[in-house]
Amino acid sequence: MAKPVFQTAEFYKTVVRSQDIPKSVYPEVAFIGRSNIGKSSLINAVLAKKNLAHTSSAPGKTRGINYFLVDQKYFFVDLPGYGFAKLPKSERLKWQQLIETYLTDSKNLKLICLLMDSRHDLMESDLEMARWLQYHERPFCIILTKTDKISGNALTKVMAKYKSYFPDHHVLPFSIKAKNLIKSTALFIKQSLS
Ligand SMILES: Nc1nc2c(ncn2[C@@H]2O[C@H](COP(=O)(O)OP(=O)(O)OP(=O)(O)O)[C@@H](O)[C@H]2O)c(=O)[nH]1
Ligand SMILES: [Mg+2]
Repeated sequence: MAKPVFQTAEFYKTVVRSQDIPKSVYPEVAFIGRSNIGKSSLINAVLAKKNLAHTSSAPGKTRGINYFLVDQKYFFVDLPGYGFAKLPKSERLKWQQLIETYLTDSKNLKLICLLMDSRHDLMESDLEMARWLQYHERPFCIILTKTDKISGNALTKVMAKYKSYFPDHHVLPFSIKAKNLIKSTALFIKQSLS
């Protein structure tokens, strides 16, 4: 069997207050996107660990910033989803501030994977996040999730569309059901971390 891209992965810690964000010595990759877009599922797929990050069909599963230590030398960081309307406004604001502090202050953040739904055109909240990352000059790529739910033809079109929206950023297709896409995403992330 081919060697997996990442060998070991373990839960490291959950952070709910900005003062607890670790002063990381490890290169980090973070995953961000609307609630239910598939951030935690992607982390599990890329790390080949079924239940490492908690997933759910109900949005708003991931609370706080979850750190996973990978190969004893990288951090994978699972962020709470944005746009979860059911949360009270005060709570949404709290997560938003925590996420913004994390994204601006993390010195070893090598790559932010901004996940979007391959079935839809760019949404207002996603555009806002992308513009925010651009304004703060943070390194990010776009990952189009759940591509198993669309045809190959539709995928070609949506890839071209997103590339035209974000000509200066990598746009990657992804599905937890496609081994080749899991592998290419894992390799892309590894390359960005080293
Ligand atoms: N068909 C399909 N379903 C997926 C894929 N990725 C995730 N899902 C499903 O989408 C739902 C949400 O996945 P999560 O990984 O929990 O999403 P999340 O972005 O971490 O959500 P929050 O933690 O709430 O922000 C789950 O039911 C997953 O099984 C995919 O590539 N294909
Ligand atoms: Mg999650």
